[in-house]
Parts: sequence; C-alpha cells; structure tokens
Amino acid sequence: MTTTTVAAQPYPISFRPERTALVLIDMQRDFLEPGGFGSSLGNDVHLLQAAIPPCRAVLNAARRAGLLVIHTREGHRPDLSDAPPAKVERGDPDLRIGMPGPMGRILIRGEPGHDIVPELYPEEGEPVVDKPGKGAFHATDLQAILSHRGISDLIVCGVTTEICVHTTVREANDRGYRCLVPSDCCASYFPVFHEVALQMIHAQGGILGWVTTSHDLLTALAPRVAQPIPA
Ligand code: TIU
Repeated sequence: MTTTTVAAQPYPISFRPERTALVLIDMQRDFLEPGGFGSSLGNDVHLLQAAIPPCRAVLNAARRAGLLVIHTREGHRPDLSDAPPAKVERGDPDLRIGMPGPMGRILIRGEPGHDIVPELYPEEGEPVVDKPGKGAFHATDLQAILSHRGISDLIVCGVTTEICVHTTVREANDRGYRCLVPSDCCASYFPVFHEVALQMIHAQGGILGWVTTSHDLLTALAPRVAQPIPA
C-alpha cells in the first residue's frame, strides 16, 4: 500500500490513494456564470472562476492517480417539492429558486444553469450527487457511495468556500472522514470569508481538517520519477 504525504496546515497529512476521494462541490454554471443562482443573490460570480484552473489540474491528477472522483450539484426538483419554503422565499422575489433566468429555471435540476462547467465535466463512471442543501451529506447517498468504496479521506474542492464546501467538510468531519482542502481550488463571492473559512478548518490543531494548495497537492499526487537502476 503506497502512502502519499501532502504539505498542509496545521501539519502534513498522509493518505492512501485507494481510500481517498476527490469531491468537487457545486462547480455549476448557476454559481460560476452570470444569470444563475449566484448572481440572483447579488454576487459577482467572476470571483469564483479563479478556482476552475486549479480544480482542473487537481481533477486531472486525481484521475491519473486512480482516486475516486465525485461531483456534487446543488439544486431542486422541478416541482420544488424538495425545496424548503424557507430557502425558496429568500432573496429578490423576481429571482428566486425555480424562476426563469438566462440559464433556465434557477437552481433546478436538468436546467442549463444546474449543469457543471465544461472544464470540470464528469467523466463516465464518476458519481454525481444531487443535493438539495448546502452540505453534500444531507439528504443524499454520498455516505453510502463512500462507504461502499472504503473511502476514509476526502479532498474537498469547489464553491463556495464558506457555504457548501464548509458545510460539507463539517458534515464529513463529524462522520469521521479526514478532509483536505486545497485553498485555491475553492472560492467565495467574499474573499475575506474565503480566507477566514480556510483558517477555521486548520485552526485549533486542525479542528475540521487540513488546508493545502493545489501546487502541494499536485506535487504529492505526481507519479514518482523512476529511479535509475543501479549498475
Ligand atoms: N454551493 C454553494 O456554496 N451554495 C451557495 O448558495 N453558496 C453561496 O455562497 N451562496
């Protein structure tokens, strides 16, 4: 069994690739492109697009290393039966969940805005978990998927750092998973929330998990350079 060690805060973390999953949280057009849920809440969605290239590099490396890759999407059934009224009734009354927008009905499954951005599109065989809440464990089959694959450690990327990434890390931490978050593979509409959310994860001796960078993670995931055979 090979072990991979990644430089991280508060200290390096070692994991076994076959027991580790990359979880890409909500890299959907609804959050990253104008006209979706993110902008309906009054946010500048361009801030989130910086996370796409590092996520793509980590996704490619994870695929090459044979890690389980899981994608999540936040969204609701077209009849809104799984959407809590308390969630739907927030925000601008003309731009609420389920209302029509330039990318289809806002935050509704099957609509163009609900889809994952093309750069990070799931490949055949990669589970896509549809979630009605902010956390990826709430009302989903994520835990069953992880448990059937013997996963103990999660690399969590995506948007937004302080909402769906943080909620998922908290849920995972309470369920006994070790979570590693590459800082530049996450983003927030509020840069200060991004920074503080990351600090909250690795503070207190790693109270919620570990924080690294895509560079350090890619270094650890890169295939070992073959050593010359001694003469
Ligand atoms: N995926 C996710 O983070 N959902 C949100 O609603 N995030 C906000 O920051 N609004």
